[in-house]
Amino acid sequence: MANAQSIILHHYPSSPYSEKIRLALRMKNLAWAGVTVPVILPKPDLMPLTGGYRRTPVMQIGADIYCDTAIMLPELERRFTLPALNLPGHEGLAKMVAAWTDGKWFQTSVGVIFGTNVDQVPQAFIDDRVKMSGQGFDVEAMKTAAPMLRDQWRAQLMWIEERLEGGRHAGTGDWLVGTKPGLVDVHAFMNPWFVEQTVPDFLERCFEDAPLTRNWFKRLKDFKGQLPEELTGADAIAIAHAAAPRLKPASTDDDLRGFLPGTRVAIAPDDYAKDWVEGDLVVANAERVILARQDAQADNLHLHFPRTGYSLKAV
Ligand SMILES: N[C@@H](CCC(=O)N[C@@H](CS)C(=O)NCC(=O)O)C(=O)O
Repeated sequence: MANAQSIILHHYPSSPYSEKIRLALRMKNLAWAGVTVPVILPKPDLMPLTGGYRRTPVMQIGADIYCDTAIMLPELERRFTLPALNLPGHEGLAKMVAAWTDGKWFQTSVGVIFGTNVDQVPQAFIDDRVKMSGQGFDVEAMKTAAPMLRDQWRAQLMWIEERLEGGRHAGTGDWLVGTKPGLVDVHAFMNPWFVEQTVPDFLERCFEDAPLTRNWFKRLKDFKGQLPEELTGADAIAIAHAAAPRLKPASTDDDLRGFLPGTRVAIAPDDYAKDWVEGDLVVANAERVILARQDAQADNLHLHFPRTGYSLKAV
């Protein structure tokens, strides 16, 4: 039965960012529990935990809530050290790779997927994402752009093929950086996985030019891991309520703007879904921000956000 030490992932099956975390959990063979969250708002059982952050996934361990995969992966590495996915000798590289997989490549994937399947997308989903992003959803423009984006998508897949080819010549193995699978592989896996969910024929066509990548993708899919224990949102809130945030000495020594512990602040993603989450500052350093929040249902929480991709302000 899940408890205050359990890894709880708030996710939904088709979420590509969630798949990064699920893959890392499989590669580390960790036990975990899952709460299936709605694909669109409202998310009434998530908001008490996140204070308004609506994106997917969210990771919870007791009363510590991790918003954004960029902070979940380092946390999993720190708490569950073996097998290491932040490979010795390649530290830092995975985050740089993620800037590409989550940025340019992800945008290309979204264009390929919606440009191909736009007629099947439910109106409620379109309305939700238009509201979230503050941008329009031009069906005809998406269809027109799709062929060009498919070219761009394959070009980026070929970067992986080139890397694997290079590694093969150097005799360093089957993975993107060296002889073991790690976080670079996890990040690079997301876009092919996302595309495979909805346009598998297109992925297969790209793999014809990228046979090493096809095998690499299959090797990553072969990680079995453990099946999650299924929890409800109410179970997860009860676990948070019964737990206390992991003790962290309040420290903002490393903050560039001189915020002090206890300062009332708000934080939001800087790209889209800019929902500000308010709390009292506990930790601010180069890597992360931790806010303390009190919630009527979940009680005392610590919310963890990465620094990159987020704006922090005093309120
Ligand atoms: N930078 C975030 C991105 C997460 C993200 O954009 N997730 C998508 C779904 S995979 C999302 O939140 N969509 C809106 C929603 O699920 O409500 C992360 O790495 O966790």
